[in-house]
Amino acid sequence: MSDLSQLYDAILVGDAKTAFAVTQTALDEGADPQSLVVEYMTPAMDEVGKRFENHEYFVPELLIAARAMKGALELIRPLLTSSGVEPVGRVVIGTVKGDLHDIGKGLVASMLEGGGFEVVDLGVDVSAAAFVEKAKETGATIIAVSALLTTTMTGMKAVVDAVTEAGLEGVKVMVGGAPVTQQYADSIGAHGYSNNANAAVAIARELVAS
Ligand code: B12
Repeated sequence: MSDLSQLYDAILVGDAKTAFAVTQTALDEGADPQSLVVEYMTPAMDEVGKRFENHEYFVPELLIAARAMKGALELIRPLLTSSGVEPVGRVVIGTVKGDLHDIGKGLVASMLEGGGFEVVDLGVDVSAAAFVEKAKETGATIIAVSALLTTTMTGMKAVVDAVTEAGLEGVKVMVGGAPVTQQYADSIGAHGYSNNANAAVAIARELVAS
């Protein structure tokens, strides 16, 4: 069995080639794709964030670590998704306006797809109006919004307000991202919150059923 600490280390130092190779070998050996993400890849990104906070890492290091994580995720994403089944519901997802972080959002999107949802991913830096417009166009009943910055998470309230103003009563807004808490989600009137991609699927199911 591969030494999976190599995956953690490779992401931490931004070694995309090794991260990809170790992931491929681990998957070939039958490793569970979700545990690779939860036990090795996400903790490595958390450590990258801590080093950035402590001024040991700077933006270039964040970027190369993110590139290593995204490369390895390309191998994992197809394994998290299923196909050929009737969608449980339709979700429009994106990262809030002014925010360019997309790794967590991408994971949530993949997990939702794996959970049987049809997902329309609007990418990053998405305005409240664009979320609402896409939900109307696609008939989605959930809008999922991600934010990683304390300065941009306030944009989530704009999405909740835009949904109300558009009169989309059947559309529920689900929020998440590192700085977001249940308390914050409640304070802006969001209908759902989770601090991880796995629980996001259960929350989305509850929202569709409610
Ligand atoms: C990688 C990274 C970057 C990369 C992003 C690359 C990319 N393509 O995403 C780059 C280099 C671009 C970047 C830029 C910046 N970053 Co940055 N970045 C990070 C870092 C290290 C990791 C984020 C990450 O991918 N984590 C891994 C994923 C899997 O976790 P996640 O995003 O939290 O997602 C999980 C959950 O939160 C949840 N979730 C996420 N979204 C959603 C949505 C819904 C609906 C639900 C239900 C759940 C959910 O599920 C996910 C999976 O379990 C974090 C540190 C950290 N630990 O968060 C800093 C961090 C977020 N960045 C930070 C900063 C300051 C910046 C910059 C301002 C730096 C600068 N001076 O330029 C810029 C801002 C650019 C912008 N306008 O967005 C700060 C934010 C501080 C704050 N309080 O606001 C952090 C916390 C670093 C730090 N400790 O200081 N960054």
